[in-house]
Amino acid sequence: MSTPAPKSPGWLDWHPNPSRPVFQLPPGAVDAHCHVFGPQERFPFAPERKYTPCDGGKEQLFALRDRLGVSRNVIVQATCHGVDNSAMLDAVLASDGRARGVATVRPDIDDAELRRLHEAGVRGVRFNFLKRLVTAAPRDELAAVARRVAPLGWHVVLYFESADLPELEGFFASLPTPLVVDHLGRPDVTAPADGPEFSRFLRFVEHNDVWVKVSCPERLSVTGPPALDGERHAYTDVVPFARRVVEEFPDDVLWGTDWPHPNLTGHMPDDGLLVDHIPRVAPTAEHQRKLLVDNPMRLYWPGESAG
Ligand code: 0GY
Repeated sequence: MSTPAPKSPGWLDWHPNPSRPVFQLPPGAVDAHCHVFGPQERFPFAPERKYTPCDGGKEQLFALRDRLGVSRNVIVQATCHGVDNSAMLDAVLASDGRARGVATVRPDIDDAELRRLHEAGVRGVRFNFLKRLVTAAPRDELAAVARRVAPLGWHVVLYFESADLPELEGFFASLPTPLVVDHLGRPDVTAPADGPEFSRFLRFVEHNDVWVKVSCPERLSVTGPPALDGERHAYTDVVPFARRVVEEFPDDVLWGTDWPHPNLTGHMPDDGLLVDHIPRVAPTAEHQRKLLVDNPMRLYWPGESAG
């Protein structure tokens, strides 16, 4: 057995004891953005990774799911595992049908492997444009991947910085699948939510087949976590951005925890607080049901009842 690689300097482990949320999730709620890391003794991290995380395996993910009152998960391949989808697949297969996966694949993946991923529960591929996370694949390779997965009914998950959208949106619009944008398109939350940058993002959502993850307030926020112990309002500066997306596109939004929260500096969120953030951005029971249940069920478990 190889010696586990040491965590990246300053790496923050996931919250060991998240609080119980005050907000009760509706029955059938889906955490549509989370990851598994390793455990690296069983699922070694990719040699080309740009960070080495702590372990955060399926048992811990499923324990968090149950503690928060979530019913299902969408497990997104994390960059630290490169194109080796084994840890993600192992978790999806162990979930009794309560998880779907989003993979990272190369364009030369063969049909049998794609079919195997589909049968295991994969429904999308992720394209990542953050330089601190990956050396982005050439666009012709990404377009080839999208063409390979489109016939399976999969979508492409996009992770990019808002400042890069003007340069990327033509490419995104050319892809033949639905698109799912991570973390509100990473807006600069010090700019106004009705300002030109975020408005441009919303027009991109409006004019294309785009879903938006209303996720990661802890990653986007500048004002940060609650100032006082026990206070349950946090990440206030992100609220107008998230709320605008939920109100303008109530049928195209998804929510997720982003557990185990890679690459955070400063603080590790209490996942219970992330659940309590939801009613601030999705104010009505109808908005909440769409965000948490109806929309992710339609995208990841079409035809199944949330039950
Ligand atoms: C996220 C965000 C990040 C990392 C990854 O796959 C990843 O490594 O997605 C990040 O560092 O912003 O969605 O988990």
